Amino acid sequence: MNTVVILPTYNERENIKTLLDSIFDVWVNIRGHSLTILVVDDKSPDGTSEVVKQYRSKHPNVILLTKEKEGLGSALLYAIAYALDVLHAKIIVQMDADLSHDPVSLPHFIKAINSGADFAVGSRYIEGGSIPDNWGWHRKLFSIVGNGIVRFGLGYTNVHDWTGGYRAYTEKIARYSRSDLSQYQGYVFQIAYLHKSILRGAKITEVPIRFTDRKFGHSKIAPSQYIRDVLGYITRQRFTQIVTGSFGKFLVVGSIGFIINTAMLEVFVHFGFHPVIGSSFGAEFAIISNFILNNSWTFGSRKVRGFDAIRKFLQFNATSFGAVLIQSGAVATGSMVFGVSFYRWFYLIGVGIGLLWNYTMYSKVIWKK
Ligand SMILES: Nc1nc2c(ncn2[C@@H]2O[C@H](COP(=O)(O)OP(=O)(O)OP(=O)(O)O)[C@@H](O)[C@H]2O)c(=O)[nH]1
Ligand SMILES: [Mg+2]
Repeated sequence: MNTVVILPTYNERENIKTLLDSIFDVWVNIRGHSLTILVVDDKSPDGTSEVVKQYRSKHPNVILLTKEKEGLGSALLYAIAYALDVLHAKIIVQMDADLSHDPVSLPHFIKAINSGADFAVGSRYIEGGSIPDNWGWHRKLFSIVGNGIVRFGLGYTNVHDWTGGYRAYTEKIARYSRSDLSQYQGYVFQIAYLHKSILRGAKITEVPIRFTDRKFGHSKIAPSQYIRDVLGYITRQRFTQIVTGSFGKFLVVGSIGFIINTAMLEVFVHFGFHPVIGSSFGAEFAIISNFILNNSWTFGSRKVRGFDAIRKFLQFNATSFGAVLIQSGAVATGSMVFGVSFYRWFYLIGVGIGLLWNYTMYSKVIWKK
């Protein structure tokens, strides 16, 4: 099977030859996978490309792509496109070219893909994987905490290593990178790639890797820019999820309910009814509308029907009554402790808690998975 190993390089002159040699050594034991190595170099001033060109004269299955310096993400995206369009790759492996990623793990990545994974992630934080012992405690802490923030921040805790760049994926997953990843030009690309692949439904497998420190050259990562990119990415993704996900729909449905409630109140009062009657009818109409819209839209994938819908509708009414109690409770408590003039603040607090209560009950009880 056509397999392409991508090596992004920027000033890796002292590392690249050793790495190429050891990839070839390891590949001898990988059966059924033809190998092309694609070095993508951003015109390294140290002459990395010269070393690769020389190497190529004896190994025609090493290809050198040269481009302007635009960042790691750009380089990877460029190489992935080449691997798909020109080399017709079925499997793509990417690894750092600074000898931090040991080629001895390559067979495990290939095995993971052959066993059905769409995306095999090299992981330092699972059993069998490791970060270097010689790292000072602050570097270890930075690495572990940084990964934890991404892992929990994005909410996919099953995957333990988000920031590394030792991975293998299928042609199918690689194809999505064009549309999903063009805006991630720096190191955040690695996080975005894994995250978008999960959202695309990729089957993820983790492969333990022993990460070693580079011995030659130096790291190209700019920490402050990286931290900003990563936090920006997590925040934007989460915000989009909230707005376009069920919570966003829940808020839209609730707003429609509020409009119905208010309109009914005004209509009833206009026709001479007491406002208590108007607001009670209005509230029940809003509850009915909320139930129907949440059932068919917000939680449309878990829609309830028939007799079950009646039972759920009663639960829904009870939940709404709970929200009313929470709201009144907040206003009553606030008035008692701080005086009645603060009622608006406690009304708002009550509405906020009530919203969370409703959403939790809807998603965990009424329309539970
Ligand atoms: N083509 C290209 N390669 C890059 C660029 N930035 C980094 N790389 C390569 O990407 C790989 C990882 O970069 P490193 O600087 O080692 O980053 P890191 O591994 O996160 O940092 P360290 O752990 O400190 O080494 C190395 O092979 C780099 O040469 C870039 O802008 N263009
Ligand atoms: Mg490195």
